[in-house]
Amino acid sequence: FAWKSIKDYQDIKFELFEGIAKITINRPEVYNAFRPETNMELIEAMDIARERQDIRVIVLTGEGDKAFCSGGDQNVKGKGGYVGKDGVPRLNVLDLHKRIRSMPKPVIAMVNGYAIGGGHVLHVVCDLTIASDNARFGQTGPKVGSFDGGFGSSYLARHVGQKKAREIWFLCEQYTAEEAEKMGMVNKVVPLAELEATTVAWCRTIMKRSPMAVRMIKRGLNAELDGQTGIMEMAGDATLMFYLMEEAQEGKNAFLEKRDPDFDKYPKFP
Ligand code: 2NE
Repeated sequence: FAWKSIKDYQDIKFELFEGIAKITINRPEVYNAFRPETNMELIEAMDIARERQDIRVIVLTGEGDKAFCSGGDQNVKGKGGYVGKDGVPRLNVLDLHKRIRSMPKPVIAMVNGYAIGGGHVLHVVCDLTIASDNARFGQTGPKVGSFDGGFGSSYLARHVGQKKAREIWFLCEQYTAEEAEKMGMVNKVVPLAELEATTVAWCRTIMKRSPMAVRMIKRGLNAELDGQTGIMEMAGDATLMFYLMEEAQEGKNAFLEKRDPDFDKYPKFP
């Protein structure tokens, strides 16, 4: 596939092919572990992908054939979080989770190896996961002095059930791609050589569907779980669609023309 760079970064690659944005964590020497700067770049790329009209689907992956992401970079873990070049400890991967969750376009994890620790959480947060047959999944937090009690546990439990989610977190074992698929946290497993082609094929199928319909399905599925934030996101899109109606235009026009609005002429759907 003829991926073209959208923007150059230090820790990630950000590329476009057809309507697909591919974001690759590019730190293979640490199995694509993230440091604060990695997350800052990922967040910026997600924001660009959200805004751009020519991007319909986002694929998140890792460089090479060893790892999707091995979580937080243990070399920079200090007191209070992962310490960036500015000396400030952060856990800014949570801001990335929020971006993926509220992204009005599908985000697909293309898991090409280890999805471990915070890297496992990243695939959990994505809308779909397509994995290569060499991929391995698992949490390590309670083994290495960390945990994710947010999407990394509660949303995981929605995929695999409460008992299995507790097992994954309490035991910190690793699971094969096949086991992860059986558990319901992976959509499809393919040979590594077919991973990108399969992911692109899924993206192409999604891109044939109505973007607004897909968006509203994501909002609805999120809203059931995300409380007021989920309702806010869904209501925001309802407002967007209302703004597309003549009825909303009439309200604004009446204000600007200093007259009473005439809403009687608009249909009252049963
Ligand atoms: C991923 C895994 C299981 C791979 O094992 P193996 O034996 O195949 O490879 P190896 O030798 O352990 O790793 C290869 C190289 O990558 C580095 C290693 O240090 C090693 O470097 P060299 O010795 O060759 O120089 N590497 C791997 N993961 C790294 C990491 N996270 N940070 C820095 N360097 C890393 C095995 O490597 C593994 O278990 N990795 C650690 C996974 C982990 O515990 N991640 C952090 C969990 S906590 C977290 O991510 C988190 C959270 O829980 C909540 C919120 C936010 C973040």
